[in-house]
Amino acid sequence: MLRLYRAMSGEIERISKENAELKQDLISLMNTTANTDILSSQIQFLNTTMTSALLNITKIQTEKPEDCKEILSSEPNSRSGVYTIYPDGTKGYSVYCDMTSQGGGWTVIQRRINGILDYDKTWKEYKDGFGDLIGEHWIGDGLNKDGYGDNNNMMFSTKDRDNDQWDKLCANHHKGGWWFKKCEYGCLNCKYLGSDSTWDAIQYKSTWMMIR
Ligand SMILES: [Ca+2]
Repeated sequence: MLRLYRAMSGEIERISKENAELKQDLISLMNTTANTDILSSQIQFLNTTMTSALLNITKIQTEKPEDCKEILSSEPNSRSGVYTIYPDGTKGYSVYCDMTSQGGGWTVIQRRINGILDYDKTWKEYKDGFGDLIGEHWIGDGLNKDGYGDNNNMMFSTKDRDNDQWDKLCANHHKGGWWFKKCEYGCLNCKYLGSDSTWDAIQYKSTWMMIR
């Protein structure tokens, strides 16, 4: 915001200065001779200056993309990778953007590739985010626009915060934080147990969660 303000105020200062100079020129012109050719070229110059200033302001404003979709819209050739987004318009967050799957522009909120990262984390860790953006990771809240409360209208539970409807703790049972109700299927953060699985729930080794 400060950067935007500085850039805009710099632009405004420059225009004001040019306007003042122009005014001075016009006054001296009027004081000497009514040279319409010079006047019209001055007006044209002012128009060009204004147009380019407006373009610059627009460019500065779009330098703070809200999400990956906006990045792809302004730069259609953007590749998948780590970008800074500004979900609330001020604070920047690093995220991985998937620019190819189904039209691209996806902000990745969770990514599991090979099970190397432990998802059995605390509430605070889920809130802050963990892992490596170019590898397995979970981004913290504040980025997840849907928040932590919209899977069967359940609140998010972790090993240290029980918001589920089971008499025990689903997050402990499945070794991962999720919007558990009574430990139902489909937990994408739960531990992958491979062929050793004794859980009745479906296990996932490789998953992506993305929003657009
Ligand atoms: Ca419980």
